[in-house]
Amino acid sequence: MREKRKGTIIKGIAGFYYVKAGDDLYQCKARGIFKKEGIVPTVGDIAHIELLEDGDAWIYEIELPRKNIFIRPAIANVDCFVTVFAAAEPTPNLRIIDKFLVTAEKNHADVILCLNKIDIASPIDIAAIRDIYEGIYPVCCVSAVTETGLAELKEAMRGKACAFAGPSGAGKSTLLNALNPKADAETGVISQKTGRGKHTTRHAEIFEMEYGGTVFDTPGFTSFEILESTEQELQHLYPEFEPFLGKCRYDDCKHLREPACAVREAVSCGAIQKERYKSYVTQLLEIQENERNKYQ
Ligand SMILES: Nc1nc2c(ncn2[C@@H]2O[C@H](COP(=O)(O)OP(=O)(O)O)[C@@H](O)[C@H]2O)c(=O)[nH]1
Ligand SMILES: [Mg+2]
Ligand SMILES: [Zn+2]
Repeated sequence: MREKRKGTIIKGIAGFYYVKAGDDLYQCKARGIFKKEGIVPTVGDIAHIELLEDGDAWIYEIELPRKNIFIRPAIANVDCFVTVFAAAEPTPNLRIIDKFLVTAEKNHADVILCLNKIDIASPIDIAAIRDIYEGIYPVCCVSAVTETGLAELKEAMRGKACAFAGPSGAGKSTLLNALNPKADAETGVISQKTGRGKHTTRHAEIFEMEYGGTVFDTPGFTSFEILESTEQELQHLYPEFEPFLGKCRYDDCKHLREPACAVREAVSCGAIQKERYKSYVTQLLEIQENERNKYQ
């Protein structure tokens, strides 16, 4: 009987998977049968492996179902999205922030809203954004450059498998480096010679962090292009709407112009933030538009 172990796929390179089981790292091949079954071993997967005589191993089973899985970048089982936005330069776009947050909700992941670059933002601008999200999500106001607020961010990330998401230029790579110098992520420094980034992250990889948690280093979730949600589902992706759902006059209320709408009443009395409601309406109309285009 060969020894069997269970671990996490932390990277995949050229047909090999690297599985971390406790303190041990195994270079593995996957069973051929996975292909036939349509299973693609993915960074973040929980893998059952069988050790071979030469120290390598076979992956014979992937734990399914996964908590979530993404194609670009190809990672699985993300506990938490650290959604990074610059508090200034560029001015944050609330519609885009909410698109990221809704996508995280849709994938059953936690969210930490990380407001970066507070060293160059005005306290008024920082407070304005914090006021919208506080009470819905943990909000960490940080500067990756001055390292302000990083202790609080680490505390929020502790014990979770976190992936960074956010628009290009928000400071994801700088933050990752500041959190753990070992990660050495690319920070948008362009090589003079090649004009390309210095060491671009091409493959997803999981790093264990000193504070006690893991981070997916990826080329980045810089945009979530498609809002993969239905009209009915969208309202449930706004956690603060939940207490009001089911309390509208009409059971199928979309919370747009219907009379006696509990959600809109919550907006007018300030229990739901106006900007969040605006994002909901924008997304709902986008979903409806996509639906119409599908049948044309
Ligand atoms: N002032 C300031 N600049 C920052 C901060 N974090 C990142 N930057 C700068 O913003 C630019 C984009 O950062 P980068 O980490 O490459 O962003 P990414 O595209 O999200 O990975 C770089 O020039 C960084 O030096 C910060 O906290 N404060
Ligand atoms: Mg980057
Ligand atoms: Zn309603």
